[in-house]
Amino acid sequence: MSTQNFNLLNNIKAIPDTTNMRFGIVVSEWNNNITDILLEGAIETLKANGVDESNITVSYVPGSFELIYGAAQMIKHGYIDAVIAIGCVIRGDTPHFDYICEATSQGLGQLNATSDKPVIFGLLTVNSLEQAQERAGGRLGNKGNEFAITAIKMADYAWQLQK
Ligand code: DLZ
Repeated sequence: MSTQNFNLLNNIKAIPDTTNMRFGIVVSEWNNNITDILLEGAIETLKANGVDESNITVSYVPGSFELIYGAAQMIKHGYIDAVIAIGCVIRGDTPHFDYICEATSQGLGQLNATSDKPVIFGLLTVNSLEQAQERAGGRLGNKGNEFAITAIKMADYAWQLQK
């Protein structure tokens, strides 16, 4: 299924009330020319939807593989309702790409299933820098915006179940 022109922002029903919602964002420093733009998009969208800047905590890890640990620690020690893990893995000449993508997606997925805080998969896995740029403020928008909307919806999902 091609998702090239799919944009979550055109497919969501309603944005929940974000009053008092707190978000953690863990960002990979690898490919920071891309991850910084995704981060900006995520913060901009959180704020545009009513999230107070003081309720957004950002921390950095060296590479996407470390997003697993970073997100786990954010959940453990941060006072947050959802965590967004932002990274960008670009295919190179060796199988490293496959190992990092596999390990990171498995790790974040496991964390999502076992923690009581939602983890948003903000990992771009692309074949080229050009594909990453298209998704970081380029032709296909800024995926950071979608990560933020997903985080809001999942934080609300968790809140609704606790009522
Ligand atoms: C080593 C590595 C490579 C080759 N490529 C990327 C990449 O495209 N994106 C990314 O976020 N991280 C990369 N890394 C670093 C790994 O994620 C990790 O930081 C190291 O393997 C150390 O654990």
